[in-house]
Amino acid sequence: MKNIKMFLLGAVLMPGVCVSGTGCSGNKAVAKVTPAAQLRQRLDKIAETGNIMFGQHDATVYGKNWSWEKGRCDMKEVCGDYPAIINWDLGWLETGSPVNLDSVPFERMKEEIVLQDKRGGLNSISWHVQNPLTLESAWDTSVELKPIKAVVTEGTPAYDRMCAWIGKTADFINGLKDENGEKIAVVYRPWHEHTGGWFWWGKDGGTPEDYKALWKLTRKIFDEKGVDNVLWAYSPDKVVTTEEYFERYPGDQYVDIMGADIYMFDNPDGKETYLNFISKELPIVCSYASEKGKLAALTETGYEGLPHPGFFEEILLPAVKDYPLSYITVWRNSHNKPNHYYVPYKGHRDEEEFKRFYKSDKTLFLKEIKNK
Ligand code: BMA
Repeated sequence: MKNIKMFLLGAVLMPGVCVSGTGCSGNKAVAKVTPAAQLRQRLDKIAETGNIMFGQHDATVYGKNWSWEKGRCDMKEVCGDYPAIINWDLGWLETGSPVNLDSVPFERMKEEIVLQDKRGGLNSISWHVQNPLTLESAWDTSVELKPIKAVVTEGTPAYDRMCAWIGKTADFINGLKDENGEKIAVVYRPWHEHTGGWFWWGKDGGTPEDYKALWKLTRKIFDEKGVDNVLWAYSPDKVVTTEEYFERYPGDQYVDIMGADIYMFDNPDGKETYLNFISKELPIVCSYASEKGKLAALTETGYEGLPHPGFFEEILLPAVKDYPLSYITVWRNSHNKPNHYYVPYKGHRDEEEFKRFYKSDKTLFLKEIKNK
C-alpha cells in the first residue's frame, strides 16, 4: 500500500481521468495529485483486472453473536479473508455522540479505517444523519416540513445547523491519517437512497433542485475545509429509468462513482423483482460511468438473513458478473438483531457457498487487491 502511494506521488493523472474537485479539466493533467486522485488511480488499476471487489458494512467491529473484539470478521472466519472494502457510517457524529447510531465508537471506527488501509484495503463512508428539524432519526420524514428545502435555505437556523453538521463529517474525513501522517482517501456516499421515501432527504423531502442544492452545499463545505481525500458516490435506490436515476443528480463535477442500492426481499417474487431492478439500473449506471470516465458500483445490496441458500452463487454473481463494476457492498451482520445479517458466519448453512463465491475469478477480496 505504502509503495503504491509513493509511486503515485510522482505520477500524473491519465488523460481523460478526472476526479471531482481536483480542478482537472478535459485532458489536462493536474499538478497536484491529491489523495482522492491517488485512490481513483488505484481503483482504475483494480478495474483493469475486469473483476469486482466485495465489501461489507461494519465488517470488523461486530458480527453475528460477537461485538467489539479486535481482529474478528465474520467473512474472514468463513473464507479466510477480509473484505476488499469496508463501509462505515457517520450517523450521530453530528450530535457530538462518541458512538454512531449502531453503537460503533467513532474512535474505534477511525482505528479500523487505518487498519483496513494498512492491510491494503479500501474504506467507504455513509451518513444516516438525523432530521435537522425534528432532531429525530434519519427515518423521520415529517415531509410536510420540507426538510431539504429548509436546510438549503441560507439564513435559517436549519441551514446553520446543517452547515455545522456537514462540517463535522468533513473534519472527521479530513482527519483520517495513516501512521505516517498521510491522509487516507475514502469513498463518501452521502444522501443515499434519495429516490425512496424513507429518509428525510428522500423524494418527498424537497424538490429535485433542493436535493441538488444539498449536494452542492455539502461539497462547498468540504472544499472550504480543504478535504481532498474523498471520491464522491451517488447512490439512488432501485429505479428503472434513466429519468428517475438522474432526476436529482447534482452534476458531473460533484460525482466520481455512479452507484445503485438494490436489495433482494424475501417474498414470492423477490428474486424476479431483484433481477429486474439489477438488469434495468446497472446498464444506466455503467453506460453513464463509461461515457463520462467515472466508476460504477453496486453500493449496497444483499438478502437480509439469507433465508434461502444460493443468494451469492446463483443470484448475485450471475446477475452482476457481466457489468464493469468497481465494487459491491452488502450491509452489516448485526450482533443484536438476530435476523439482520448479510454474509454467512462460521457455522452458517451457506459457508461452503460463500467460499466458492470467494474463490470465483470474478470476485476480489482483500488479498487480491492489497498489492494493487
Ligand atoms: C439499516 C439497519 C439499521 C441501522 C442502519 C444504519 O439498514 O441496519 O439497523 O441502524 O442501517 O446502519
